[in-house]
Amino acid sequence: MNRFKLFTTTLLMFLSTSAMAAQPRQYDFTPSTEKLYVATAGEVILTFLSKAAAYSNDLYLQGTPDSILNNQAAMPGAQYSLGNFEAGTELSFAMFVKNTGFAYYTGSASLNPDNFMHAAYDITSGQSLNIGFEDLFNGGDKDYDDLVFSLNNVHVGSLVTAVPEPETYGMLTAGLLMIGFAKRRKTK
Ligand SMILES: [Ca+2]
Repeated sequence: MNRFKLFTTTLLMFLSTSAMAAQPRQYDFTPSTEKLYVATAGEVILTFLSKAAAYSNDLYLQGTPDSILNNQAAMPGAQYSLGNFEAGTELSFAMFVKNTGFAYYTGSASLNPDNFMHAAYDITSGQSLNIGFEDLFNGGDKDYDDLVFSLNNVHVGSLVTAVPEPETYGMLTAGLLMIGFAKRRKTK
């Protein structure tokens, strides 16, 4: 390879890498049965991201009667407050497909009428993630892009550990001091 060729190849590689970097971030969805919990006490905001679906799908927060949004009507980037929650509150979602009459749920496949998982997670940071739903019966094409939204202030997988209160720290320190004192007495 002559120098000019090497230079142009390097330049092309650099340009293609830059072009890739400029592309909007693609979702990296993995179907998951992990549960979702509110990370810290306060508001949870849902942002509608996109849809690549022919079907009209309504999104629900489980336990609330009104739908949050419809995938065909919502504007990408539109934000919805889900309300204020205690830390550790479990959040789960359902998508009702108006065209087929089926509802699909986040979490276990056994919740769904076809026994396939229909929701996938793309964790974008410690306390936010994208969630994508698949809207076709029998699992569909599994690209989970028929209704995509993001959530802030959530924790995936296990209950958040409560931060000990200052009094607990005080008691803990007192306990450790007593242990230390007892040990010292023994060694004397
Ligand atoms: Ca699909």
